[in-house]
Amino acid sequence: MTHATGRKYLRPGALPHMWCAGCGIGAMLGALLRAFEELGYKPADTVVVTGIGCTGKLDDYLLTNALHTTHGRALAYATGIKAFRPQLHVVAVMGDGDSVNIGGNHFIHACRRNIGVTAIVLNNFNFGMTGGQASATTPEGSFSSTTSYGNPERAFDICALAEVAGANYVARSTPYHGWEMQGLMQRALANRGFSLVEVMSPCPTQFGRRNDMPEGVQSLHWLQQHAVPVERFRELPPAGRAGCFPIGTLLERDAPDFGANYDRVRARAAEARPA
Ligand SMILES: Cc1ncc(C[n+]2csc(CCOP(=O)(O)OP(=O)(O)O)c2C)c(N)n1
Ligand code: SF4
Repeated sequence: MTHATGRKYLRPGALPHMWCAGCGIGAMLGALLRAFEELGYKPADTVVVTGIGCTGKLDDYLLTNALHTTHGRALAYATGIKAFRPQLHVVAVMGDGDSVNIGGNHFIHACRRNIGVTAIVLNNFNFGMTGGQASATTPEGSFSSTTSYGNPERAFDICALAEVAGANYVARSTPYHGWEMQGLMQRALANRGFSLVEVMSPCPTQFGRRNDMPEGVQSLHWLQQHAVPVERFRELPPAGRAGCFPIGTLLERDAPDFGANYDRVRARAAEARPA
């Protein structure tokens, strides 16, 4: 991020940030702010809504409008803002715990509504802030503070969930692919309807430490080795896909969002209001 981008979007005096060395949240934030800059977003026209957790602390550092909400509920607040202030750029930034564990219900209904909110989900495969408990994205067989003998469950594919629930734009990236991540965020922000960018990310302090990747750079290597550009991934035979995951734009469509319906609701509510 350039100094100019930092000065435009970061609160003076807010740094240093609270994230551990090697955590992926800072790289994700940098990509998001560069995307804002490229799209010409003004801080006053932009709202960043967060939930709770290490990822949810991100709004502390911003000069944009920011709303720090309850755990799992960021998308409900973001939907309300977009419905009644459609001219604003509304971005919800959440951890995997926030978005698809405690907030799973809000997540699928935000996709179903397909209203113009952009969701950035930092998936670090566990509940980072509270001590590394297993989440719905903890890979099968891996270790967490609540799966000491290996996770017996399968993990959610957050992007597949967003696709079937009705989102218009779905993408995945990693902090290893910082510039591509920025490009995907720009496309997500510019797309009509609900957009998701999943950022698979290192959490060296919790998930990494328990899974032979105690340094952030080891997780970055793991992400580099297992991420496959989606065009190449789709050509792989099923056996070749094992253990890998696709990155890039996984889905882009132009299904109607319900913005026009909310326009009607706002107009009727204004008419019904006593003078
Ligand atoms: C309703 C509610 N339940 C539980 C908590 C405790 N809590 C705080 S942060 C957190 C984990 C957040 O994990 P995640 O969303 O994956 O974000 P990360 O810290 O990994 O970035 C939990 C369970 C809470 N604050 N509120
Ligand atoms: S505990 Fe994990 S997610 Fe939280 S700041 Fe540290 S590395 Fe990042």
